[in-house]
Amino acid sequence: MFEKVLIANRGEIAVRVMRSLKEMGIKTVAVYSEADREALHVRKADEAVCVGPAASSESYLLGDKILEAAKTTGAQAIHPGYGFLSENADFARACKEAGVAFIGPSPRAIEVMGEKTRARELMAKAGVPLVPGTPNAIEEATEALRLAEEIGFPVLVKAAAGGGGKGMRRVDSSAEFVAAFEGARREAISAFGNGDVYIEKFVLKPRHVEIQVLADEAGNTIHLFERDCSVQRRHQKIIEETPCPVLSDATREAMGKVAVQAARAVDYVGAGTVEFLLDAEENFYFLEMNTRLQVEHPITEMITGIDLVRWQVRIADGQDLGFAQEDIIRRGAAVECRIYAEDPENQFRPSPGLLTTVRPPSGPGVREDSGVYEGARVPVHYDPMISKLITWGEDRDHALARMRRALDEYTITGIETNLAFHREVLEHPDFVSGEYDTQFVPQWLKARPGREKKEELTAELGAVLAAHRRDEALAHGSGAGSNGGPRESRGSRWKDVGRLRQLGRIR
Ligand code: MV4
Repeated sequence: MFEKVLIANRGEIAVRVMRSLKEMGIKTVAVYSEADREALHVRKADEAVCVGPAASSESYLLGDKILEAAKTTGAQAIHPGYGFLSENADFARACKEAGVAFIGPSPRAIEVMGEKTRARELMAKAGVPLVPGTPNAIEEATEALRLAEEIGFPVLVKAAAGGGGKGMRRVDSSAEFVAAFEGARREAISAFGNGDVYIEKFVLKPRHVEIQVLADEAGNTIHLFERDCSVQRRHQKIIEETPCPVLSDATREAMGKVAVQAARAVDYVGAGTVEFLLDAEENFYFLEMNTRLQVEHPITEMITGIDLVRWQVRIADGQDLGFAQEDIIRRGAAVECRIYAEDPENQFRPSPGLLTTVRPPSGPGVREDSGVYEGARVPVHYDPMISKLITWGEDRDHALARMRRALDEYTITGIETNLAFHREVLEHPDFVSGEYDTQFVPQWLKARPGREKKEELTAELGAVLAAHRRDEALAHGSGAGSNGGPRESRGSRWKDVGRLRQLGRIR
């Protein structure tokens, strides 16, 4: 087994990975940028190497520099976390060539899955259901229009090199098609340096449901059930849960089998995720495969009891899974809220700065994976996600009740966060019912009053309450006004606050 592993990442995931390594008796090496000198992941590591200035492109994305750090510290393996170099086939290959294990799949699997049309082609061959569409990239606009008409509108023009929603265009009619097609091609060229686009039937109001898979070098491939990630905004996930609240056991089993087929088709080794769109009739279609550990992996760990990082490390060390699909037992439900340093009341603008208070929740069924501490600074240079709050319960209601309780316990001051936003979602009837799809957050945000509107409502309510008190006081014959009267007739301001709170106007 490895004696020392370098973590090529920062924030909560670097800390998360180190925790499992420590449990396995493995020494840890952190890398950090100049902006992260004081970061939690640096403090938690046995050793740390500065790899460059704040900008990711000059630090966390420098494969050569990071590989060099592994060699000078004597780390035998590199865990890439998510983002940064985690799905960079060239980096995975460079590690291999340098005699350092890359804790992830083969460079080939990363490459194949990174190219959407290649992935689609391979998945079709493996019998994985795809959204009806063109198997390959289309060059010619008139040919593309003919195919779009054959598929039937609405269609989605997607970039072959894209993913995560980048370079996608919805087209509703033949009249709009050619302009949208050419636009998508230009966008793809400027975003990915590759103008290849293909066409899919547009699936209306889909849910995003993904399956966790795990495979060893010996060819044992299993799945660890699903995660529903439909609570998103601009392709940024906000809340994930498992099990998917609307999935039948039959569909769950079918999706799991298909995900294993998909992984086998690329000789996948390690932890991976197969993403699907799920429509209202429980049809599911392959979207893409993520060849990394995902942000939301803890909810799967909570319901299966399996430490995914521990298994990633063992698999990279050449060990066999040692258990079969039948050995995986699903228990209860889990939900994750991503805590962002951002201001939901101001277009979700990032809110970096000094964390003057950080009081995380704890107690039964609560897990907090954090990358920060009280007194730390959230730098401007990176993703604003500062921690993840995960709860487990015997069933969905229990997990959600614990999440509401944990969110109420959680205090962060000094910067803006989306904690209050999470509290609102956890009380939204559509979320509570489980009957939501990927349009839930964007649709709700359109209808939801902004902060100014809310303050106006609070003021109005306060005025109504004051008038009511005045009327009550007059009716009781004291004759005193609401302001400046004797304490008893004025009533308790703390109770007023409590009443307003109950009316949901303030927090
Ligand atoms: C789609 C779709 C509807 N129909 N494909 C967005 C991210 C990218 N990985 C795929 N995406 C979508 N592909 C077809 N044929 C709708 C989306 C989509 C979406 C998917 C998952 C989660 C959130 C989403 C939000 C908007 C659109």
